[in-house]
Amino acid sequence: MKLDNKTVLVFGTGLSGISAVGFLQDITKNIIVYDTNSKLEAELVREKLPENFFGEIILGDLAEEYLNKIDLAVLSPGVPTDLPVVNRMRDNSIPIWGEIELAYYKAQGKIAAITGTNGKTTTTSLVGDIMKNFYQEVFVVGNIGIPYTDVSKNTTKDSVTVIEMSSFQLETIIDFKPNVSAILNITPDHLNRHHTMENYIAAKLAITKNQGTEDVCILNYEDEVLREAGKVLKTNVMYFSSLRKLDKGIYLDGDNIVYNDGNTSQVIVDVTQMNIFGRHSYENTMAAIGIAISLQVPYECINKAVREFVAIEHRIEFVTTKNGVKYYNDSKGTNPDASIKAIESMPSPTCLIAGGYDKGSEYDEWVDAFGEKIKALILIGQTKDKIEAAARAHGFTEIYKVESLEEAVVTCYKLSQEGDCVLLSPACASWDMFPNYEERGRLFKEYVRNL
Ligand code: UMA
Repeated sequence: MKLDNKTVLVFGTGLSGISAVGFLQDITKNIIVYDTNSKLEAELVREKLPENFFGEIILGDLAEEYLNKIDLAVLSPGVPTDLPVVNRMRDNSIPIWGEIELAYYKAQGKIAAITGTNGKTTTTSLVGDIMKNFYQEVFVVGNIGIPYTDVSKNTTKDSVTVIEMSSFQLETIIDFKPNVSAILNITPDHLNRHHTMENYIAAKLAITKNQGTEDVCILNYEDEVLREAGKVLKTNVMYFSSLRKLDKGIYLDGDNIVYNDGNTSQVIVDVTQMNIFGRHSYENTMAAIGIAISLQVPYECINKAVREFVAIEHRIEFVTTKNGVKYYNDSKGTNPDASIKAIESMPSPTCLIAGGYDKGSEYDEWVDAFGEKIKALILIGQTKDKIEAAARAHGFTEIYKVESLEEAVVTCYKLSQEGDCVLLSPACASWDMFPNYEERGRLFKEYVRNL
C-alpha cells in the first residue's frame, strides 16, 4: 500500500509512536496521534512530537467518526492487538501495521532480525559489533531501545540493519522480510498478552514467515519447538547446538565453536578467549556467528569481534574483584528463567542476592538450579518471604533476609571467601525498591566498589 497523503493513525505515544510520527511526516501530513491513556496531557505529548507536527492528538476513547477516515493504523509494540478499539478498526477494514512494518516501508540493504525469549539483546549487540568489523554502514535497532523508524530512511543498498524483535513487534508484521533471521529459544513469557503458548510460539516464528529460498533462518537445535519448526520452513535453515556436533551448522566442540558447512569444519572461536561465558552465552554467540556467516562476514572479522565483546550492562556483568571474590551484576535477571542462566554461568561457589517486586512468579525451578553452586541466599524486597519458603521447601537453608541492597552487599562480603563469586540476580522486577532495574544495578555496582 502506498502511504502518500494517506490518513494514518499512530497508536501509542512512547518511543515507537513518537518515532513513527517523525518517519511519516515526509510521506503524509494527515497524521493522527492516539493513546488510550486519558491521564496523559495533550500538550506534554505534543512537546515530545516533532516541532512541525500540527496534527490531532486524541487521548482516551476514539470516536467512531475516526474509523471512517483512517487509511492505516500503526501500532506501538505495547498495544495489545486484541484491544476492542483495534478490533473495531479491523472490522472497518483498516489495515493494521506495527511500527516495524512501517519502518520496513523505506528499508534498504541487508536485514538481520533476532528474536527469542532470552538473550536477544546480547545477541543483537554482538551481531552489531561483528557487522561493524566488516560493513561501513550498520544500524542496530528495535526492542534494544531504538525504534526502527528512527533509522530505516537512512538505510542504503549497502547498509546492514540488525533488529532485535520482541513477540509484540512480530505480531504486527505483514511483509517484513529479513535476509537472515534467528530464533534463540522459546520458553513461556508474556502469556498475559499472548494468552497461550501456541500464540506466543506463532508470534516468534512469524520472524521467518516471508523468508524464501534466498534467505536464512538460524535456529537452536536444542530447543525442541525450534528443531521441529525448522524441518518445515521454506527458507534455508542453519541450526546451532551447544550439546552435540552437527553434520551441518554451528556447534560447540569442547572449548571451540565450530562451523561445518556440510563439507568442511572450521573453528571460528575458542570460547576461553571470550569475555562472556556459560552455555547460554555460547548459544547467543553461535547464533550471531550464523548470522555473520550468512551475511558473508569473513571468519577473522567474526573472531575478532566475538573475542572483544563484553557483556552488556546489567546482564551477568562482571563488576570487579575484591579480596579474590568476583562480583557480578545481573539486575536484568528479572524473572526466574533469566536468573537461572546467570546462576548456571557462575564459575565457582556463589553468594546470591535475590528478591524484589512480586510478579506472581514461582521459584521452585529456580531453587532447583542452585545445585552445589549457591552457598548462601541473601534476600531483599517484597518477595523475600515467598522466596525463603520456596528455598526451605527444597532443603536450602543458608538464607539471610536483609532490609536494603547495601546491607545485602555487605552480608555477601562477610560470607564469601577467596575464589567465590557474588551475584545480584534478583529473579524479580525492581519496582518495590527502585525505579527500574538499571538503577538497582547501578547502585549494586556502587556499593560493591565502595566495599
Ligand atoms: N498504550 C496505549 N494503549 C495500550 C497500551 C499502550 O495507548 O493499550 C500506549 C501507552 O500509553 C504509551 C505507549 O503506548 O504511551 C507505549 O508504547 P509501548 O509500550 O509500545 O512502548 P515504547 O516506548 O514505544 O517502547 C517499545 C518497546 N516496548 C514494549 O514493547 C512494551 C520497547 O521495548 C522498545 O525498546 C521500543 O519500543 C523501541 O523499539 C521494551 C520492552 O519492555 C524494552 N520490551 C518487552 C521486553 O523486552 O520484554 C517486549
